[in-house]
Amino acid sequence: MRIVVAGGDGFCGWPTALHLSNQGHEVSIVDNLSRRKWDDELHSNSVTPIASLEDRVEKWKELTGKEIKTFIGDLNHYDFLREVFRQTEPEAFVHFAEQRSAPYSMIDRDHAVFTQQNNVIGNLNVLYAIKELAPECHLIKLGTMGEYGAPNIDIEEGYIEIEHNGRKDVLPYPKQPGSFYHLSKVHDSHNIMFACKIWGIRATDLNQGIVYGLHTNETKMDPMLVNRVDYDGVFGTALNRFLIQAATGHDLTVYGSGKQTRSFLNIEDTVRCVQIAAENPADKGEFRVFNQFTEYFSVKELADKVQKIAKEKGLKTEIAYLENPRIEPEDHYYHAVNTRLRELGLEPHLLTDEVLHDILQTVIEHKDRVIKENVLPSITWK
Ligand code: NAD
Ligand code: USQ
Repeated sequence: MRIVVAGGDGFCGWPTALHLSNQGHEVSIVDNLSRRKWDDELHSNSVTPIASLEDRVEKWKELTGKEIKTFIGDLNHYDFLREVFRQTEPEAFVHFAEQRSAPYSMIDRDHAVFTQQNNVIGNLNVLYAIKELAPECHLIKLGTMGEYGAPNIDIEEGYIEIEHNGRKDVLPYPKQPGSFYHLSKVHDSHNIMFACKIWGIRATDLNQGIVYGLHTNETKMDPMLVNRVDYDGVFGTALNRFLIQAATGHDLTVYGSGKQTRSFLNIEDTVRCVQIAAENPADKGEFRVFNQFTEYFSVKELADKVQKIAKEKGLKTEIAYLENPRIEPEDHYYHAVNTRLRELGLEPHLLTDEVLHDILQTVIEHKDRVIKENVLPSITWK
């Protein structure tokens, strides 16, 4: 299958591009390399040293004989995007290419506006390009579990049956996101749903939980293929951050009571979920929603797990309960459904002690790259 991976230089996109290529698909990457520029803006870096996109794909070709074409440019530039569609004639378009940090979107007005412009308009351009140039192409869009927020009822996969004044309907599940970034994903979902309805586009919204880990079978093949791992207070995410904090002797930064619960999955499952979605496309006009996670944990549970594993490695790790820089419910009900990807064959990699040991070992090897000043949270929601 001819597949474009937009955002293919990023944390989820790079291993996904390699995995799809390894499965025999004809993969092209689109990326404007903005994630590397945001590191410069924040004076931050990936814990692992990452090669340039050019060197990454060259090494992949050398190792496997498989070519991944690259297109460096912005989804917000429609002429560029049309040219990508003309040259690649995609059968599936995997869309990872957004600003994905909640704290970054909450820095100030400029960053909130940038996030929503970059994400919402980029996605709208993709919808128009599909309509105009590849109407059969399946859009596989990365959404987020955070679109739903933390309602006091079970979270369904995209839709819920509602009975009101004696009548029933199946309606989009209510959305109560917790940042301007998470809101951009909600706006994307609405735009995609509408485009499916009016133009008959086929789309899958993958409402993904927080991704942990870094290696996949493909990225492990050579140091030049290694994935990025974020740890700073802006782009770093809960579990990976705690492991890197343990490796560097930093206290684990639990925000508030740590009772807030989130969905998680291993990066090895991200790449497989996208493959499953691509190889089982949505019907024409269908707006399909899959909840893409394998387990959920409270933040405190994760910190406890990391503390235990770190101790086994001889590291002394304390848990610090910091004043929560975000405005979010901490003590809440959480139960979310995730059956659709499993029905299509996903076999989850669960969070075992062995998995935690492996990730910790990798980050220990690179711990000298951590810029200590970047670890504490610096952005508040107020
Ligand atoms: P990332 O920042 O590492 O990668 C995103 C990539 O997209 C970067 O390489 C960036 O340069 C590129 N990009 C951004 N805007 C672009 C634009 N306008 N045009 C072209 N390229 C652009 O992020 P990630 O962690 O790989 O996340 C990928 C996607 O998955 C995002 O949409 C994110 O919202 C979603 N997601 C991520 C997680 C997670 O835990 N990392 C969880 C749920 C959902
Ligand atoms: N948290 C801590 N300590 C930390 C970091 C985070 O307690 O050091 C808490 C936060 O307060 C929050 C939870 O952990 O309650 C998750 O925060 P996060 O930074 O790990 O994740 P989040 O901001 O939700 O965003 C990440 C990705 C985003 C993706 C989302 C999936 O950056 O792209 O959409 O996870 S989800 O959370 O399911 O919406």
